[in-house]
Amino acid sequence: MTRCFTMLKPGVINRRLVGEIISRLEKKGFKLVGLKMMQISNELACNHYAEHKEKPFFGELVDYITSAPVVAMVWECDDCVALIRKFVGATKPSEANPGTIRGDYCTHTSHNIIHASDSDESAEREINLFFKPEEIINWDDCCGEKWY
Ligand code: 3AN
Repeated sequence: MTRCFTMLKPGVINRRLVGEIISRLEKKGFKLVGLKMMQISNELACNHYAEHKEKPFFGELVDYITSAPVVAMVWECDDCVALIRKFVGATKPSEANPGTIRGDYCTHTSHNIIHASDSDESAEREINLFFKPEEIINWDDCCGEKWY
């Protein structure tokens, strides 16, 4: 079992799409082990996107991600990062296949609706940034992953 951090970006709550997107992830079979709605501080945004500090879009990215509430989540399954990234789709909506979350719900790269960790190392770093250890719930899955 591995974990992936995901975040529904600002605007998803306004568009009343939170339930729909979480539902898609649940139906796929990912196991939800952390979930919270939050308003990101400038400090957390800069930390989270530190690798993009030198990029021309960094300022816009931080302004956007702090502009309204987000929904932060931690999902679990085998090969979680690779599976969720496939489900989320390409960074540019014009390159994201229909059927992926970005392919179905957004048109602008800067507002591409959802964040997902891009490696196990990033997932661990991001989960630790956004969640306290006690906010991750290791619940017993009576269905078991064999069903998915
Ligand atoms: P991903 O989110 O697919 O891992 P990254 O890590 O390259 O992609 O980019 C992080 C975020 O920065 C993207 N989700 C997107 O919101 C924003 N971004 C990336 N490239 C651009 C760009 N060329 N113009 C504006 N925003 C961008």
